[in-house]
Amino acid sequence: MNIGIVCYPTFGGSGVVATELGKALGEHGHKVHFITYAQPTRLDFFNENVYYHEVTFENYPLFKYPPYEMALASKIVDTAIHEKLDLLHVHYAIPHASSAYMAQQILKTRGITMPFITTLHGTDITLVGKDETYEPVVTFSINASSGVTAVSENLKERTLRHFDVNRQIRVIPNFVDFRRFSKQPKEHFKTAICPNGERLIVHTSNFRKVKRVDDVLKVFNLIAAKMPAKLLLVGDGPERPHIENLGRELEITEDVRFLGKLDAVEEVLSVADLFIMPSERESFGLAALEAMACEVPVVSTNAGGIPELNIHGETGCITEIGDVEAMAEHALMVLDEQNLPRFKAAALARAKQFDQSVIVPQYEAFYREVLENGCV
Ligand code: GMT
Repeated sequence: MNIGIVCYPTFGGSGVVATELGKALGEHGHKVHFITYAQPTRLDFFNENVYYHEVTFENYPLFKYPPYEMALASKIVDTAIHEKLDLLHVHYAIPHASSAYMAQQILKTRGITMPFITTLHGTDITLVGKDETYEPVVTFSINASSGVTAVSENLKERTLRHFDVNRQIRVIPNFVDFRRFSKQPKEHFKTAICPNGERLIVHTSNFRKVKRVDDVLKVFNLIAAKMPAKLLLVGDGPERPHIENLGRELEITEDVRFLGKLDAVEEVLSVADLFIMPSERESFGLAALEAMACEVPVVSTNAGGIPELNIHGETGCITEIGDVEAMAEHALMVLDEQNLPRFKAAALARAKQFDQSVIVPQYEAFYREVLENGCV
């Protein structure tokens, strides 16, 4: 197949999933055309089947807000014509699904049929999309898509609850590439960070409010009061200054390190003992899956689709949002040397159910259904 992929190229789960999917599809022999405004973060490899088309737009003094949605639609039209796309797959509804619709209608006037699939990832539905600023367009574009997928049952249910959707939504969960996310022998790194055998706790996110990174520090503070431990924070974002201040207030800066937007996150996960995900919204929790693939148990909240991944008492523990005491109590239980090996093994076994080789064929089958039926 000749597949166009539209996504956000920056740090964030939807762009990561889109890029990993494109990479896997390229390896399966499909031609994959990424259409984005910048090189996606994980599109840092060469594959003869993978192409990149940059959306460029001229600014003009009249535009307070440059019309990106139109530039994207025009680029989709251009790519569809010249690369002969069989279908387009857009990740994150806003504004990608409405640009896809516009492109589809333009192509129709030129006698070209281009079905488009929209994958809902999370905040496009749970936060931004249901705001009245965007809701009518999001509802329309979901209904106008040739196929719609959501990354968890929870996200599907929320979409049906919050939007007037009159079509099916297929759940295709996120996946992990074990060739990259597997426990690697990085003991020298562990020794450098934890010279006295401390437990190593990790959190990765884009440091937005919904991630509740302050809870990570509060939980860590409670853990460190009972057990020698270190905390590594991977990622960056708007909450970072506030988190740094909180670390100073809690007097834990000696034991907390900010690693920034580290690419080789799998190296950190390879030596971690526990991953903390205290999010208040999380449609799936890809970062937790990547941790589990590296044999790291997860202490998380019960937000959104996380319980579809993290199994309480098996692969880690689940608490109510904001209950830092419960999170710390569960973390201490998981980190206990009697329990840790069983949690690590269960985290890995669960992650294997989301192996790329299991999930990517579900997208390929969905593409075929859409191409055969025009709409699913
Ligand atoms: O929240 C993020 O990290 C970014 C956001 C995105 O769309 O870029 O992530 C969402 O999509 C990920 C991939 O499907 C999911 O794993 C995340 O749970 C989801 N984030 C939220 O729902 C808050």
